[in-house]
Amino acid sequence: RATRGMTLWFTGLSGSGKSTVAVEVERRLVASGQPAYVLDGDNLRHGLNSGLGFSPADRAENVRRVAEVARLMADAGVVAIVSLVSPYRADRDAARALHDADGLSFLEVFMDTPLEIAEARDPKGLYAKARTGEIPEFTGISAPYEAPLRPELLLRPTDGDAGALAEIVIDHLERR
Ligand code: GGZ
Repeated sequence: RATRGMTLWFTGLSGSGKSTVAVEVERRLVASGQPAYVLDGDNLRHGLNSGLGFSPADRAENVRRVAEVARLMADAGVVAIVSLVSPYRADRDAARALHDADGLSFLEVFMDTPLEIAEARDPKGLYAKARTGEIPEFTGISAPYEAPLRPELLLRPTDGDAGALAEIVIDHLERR
């Protein structure tokens, strides 16, 4: 089990399943006695990040704020589990640099669910709206997703269900 705070940074498309796995990882860590807390992009946009949209500049600010919160939590001994689309490599690298500067571990977890699968799931009907143009700048449809080049962990839906994917993350943490 993790013995100190750190940040687990889930990145991937809307509907990739990252938040579901993040919550499973949180549940397992807390059950083992390790404080952990999910910082979910969609939720944070109702409070801390209300007022931010989906332009590249607003996404950069969204990622920056969440990275700062995660850093504080990690510093306090919590495993901060971030779940953000965070489509731009430069923004994720900045989040990592923020942790590096404080000697805090940062693990990038790429939820590598293909667009076809995420779009077929479309749990909130957002892809359908993105296709008609009702939602502009939608990641994967009308805005880019820059896949991580060297993520510490890469998860695919074919690797198992959310519980199995969470186990892969926990195993990785225990091995470190
Ligand atoms: C991408 C969007 C958009 C656009 C609304 N592009 O599946 P969801 O619904 O719950 O997760 C998505 C969430 C993305 O917010 P993040 O804060 O994670 O994005 S970023 O890191 O890029 O700042 C989706 C919904 O908000 N959503 N419009 N245009 N996702």
